[in-house]
Amino acid sequence: MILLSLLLTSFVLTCAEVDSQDYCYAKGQSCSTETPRDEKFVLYDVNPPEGFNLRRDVYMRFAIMMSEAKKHERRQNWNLVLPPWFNLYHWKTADSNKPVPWSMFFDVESLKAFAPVVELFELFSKTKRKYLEIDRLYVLQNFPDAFENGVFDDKWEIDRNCDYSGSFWGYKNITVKETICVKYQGQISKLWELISLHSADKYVMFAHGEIPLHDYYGSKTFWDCRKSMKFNKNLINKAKKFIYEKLDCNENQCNTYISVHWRRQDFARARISEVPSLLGTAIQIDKAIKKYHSTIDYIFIASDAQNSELIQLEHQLKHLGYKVHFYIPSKLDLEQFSDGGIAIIDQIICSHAAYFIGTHESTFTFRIQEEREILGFKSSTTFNRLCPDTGKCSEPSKWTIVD
Ligand SMILES: Nc1nc2c(ncn2[C@@H]2O[C@H](COP(=O)(O)OP(=O)(O)O)[C@@H](O)[C@H]2O)c(=O)[nH]1
Ligand SMILES: [Mg+2]
Repeated sequence: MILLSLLLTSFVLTCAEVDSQDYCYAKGQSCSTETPRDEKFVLYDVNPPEGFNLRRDVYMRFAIMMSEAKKHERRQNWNLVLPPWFNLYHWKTADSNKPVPWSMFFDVESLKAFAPVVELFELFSKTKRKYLEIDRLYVLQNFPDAFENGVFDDKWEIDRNCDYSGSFWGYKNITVKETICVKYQGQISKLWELISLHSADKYVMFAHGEIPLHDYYGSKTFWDCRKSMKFNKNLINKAKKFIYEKLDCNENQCNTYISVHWRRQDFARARISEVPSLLGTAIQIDKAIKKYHSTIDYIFIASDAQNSELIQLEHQLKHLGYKVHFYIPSKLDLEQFSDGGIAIIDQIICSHAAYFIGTHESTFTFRIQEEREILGFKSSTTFNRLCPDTGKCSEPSKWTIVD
């Protein structure tokens, strides 16, 4: 237990009150190396209420921008700082209010092979100072009318008033020299125009990093970046063990179970016209299995639903003759992986199923669909959605892989 908590603390970044020197001391690292003079860093933050899976897409926009920068002689020394995972709205268990590094969830070496990224704590360990002073913080905001004169133009405009609604991931030793408010819309590569306003800046940060859009969504580069977002090995191993032990499969493409991402909570409250009732969910799963995989009787359900709802859905499906599985973390799993890791384990298990049914317009579902494209599943087994009990049910958009 003591060993486990030691391991855990080495995963979780120093909390806000601890400065970078203490952090380096705690890690047994030397903080004496000054950042090479010509290295520059882009930091970004995302609108606080946004969830983990939209944030993964925002990362891709920045990572692609930074990877493309390597092709320009004058932008080669720019690096991207990975914003710690901090205080996410959906994470309810303890410790979610401490900044968590990306290595907890992802294979950072793999990210680095695609784009020049550094964890925030690596940045601290590159500087002698006890604090990080950001030269310029650009607080991005939407234009009030995205389609002015009927067209969506890529544009930006310095604005007067704005607030930074974040908290530098809880770090009190991060400060800013100047904050600039900018109305912004369009491709992310236009951010270079802002950066070049102050060409001597070394640390530049963008708040509301979700506002700039991909330059080319779904391109080969998009998929190269997506492929580099491999999960942390411990999470993969945990998910694979579950698939092997409970769902009887030892392959990448399993033919022993189907998976469902059943998004509830805010979706069940605010998107009633897009999601089914509990009974409707059971009926649709049954119909899909009978139509496409009538020999399969294992169903894996990933969900953010309340326990009481899960028990009812399980009851309905068992009544129809299926064997229903959920990944229920032990207390130890939860301590080791946290809410974020548990959600990733759910996603990995969904990704390997013979057939997947997702929730309309959930980014949690989108990331599973991308993973399945990377694993080489036929798209017809992936782009399926739960429909509302009545009314229209539009086809899910199909973003297929480009190799
Ligand atoms: N463990 C687990 N968590 C989920 C599941 N669905 C949603 N969540 C949690 O709820 C959050 C939903 O937010 P987000 O990632 O933004 O996806 P979206 O809101 O569905 O587009 C996730 O990040 C998870 O923390 C699920 O199937 N399993
Ligand atoms: Mg969300």
